[in-house]
Amino acid sequence: MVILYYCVQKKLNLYKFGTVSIGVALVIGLTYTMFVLPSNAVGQSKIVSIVKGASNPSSTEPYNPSPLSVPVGATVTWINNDNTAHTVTQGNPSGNTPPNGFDSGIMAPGKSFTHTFGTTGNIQYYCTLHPTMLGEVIVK
Ligand SMILES: [Cu+2]
Repeated sequence: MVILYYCVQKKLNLYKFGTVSIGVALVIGLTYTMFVLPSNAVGQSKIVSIVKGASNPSSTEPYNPSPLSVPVGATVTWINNDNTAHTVTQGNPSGNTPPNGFDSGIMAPGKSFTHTFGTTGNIQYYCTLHPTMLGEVIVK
């Protein structure tokens, strides 16, 4: 009888322990999702403006801001605020363009293009229509 009681008691304790553990794990998980993840890269987004007169060779920052530093996983959206078409194309005009790099294609005025950066590196990009337009995203 005593042994049986002991067994039932132990099972109840185990059950209780399990419930508490799951509860604690849920709270930790939720806290992590709500506060830690957003403060890191996930969901972080930045905007780069293609400025007015960006194709003018004297334009010092046709893509603004550039260079732009972001954490891995961040999303960058380029908006064409100029009154002429441009592209956002990974690589540089010297032909150093990766085969699977991002490319907005022709962006008419007012159009935007978004890319998410999954790995670290200094990522160069340019405008295929105006090779003086250079930009860089530094992914840390
Ligand atoms: Cu351009």
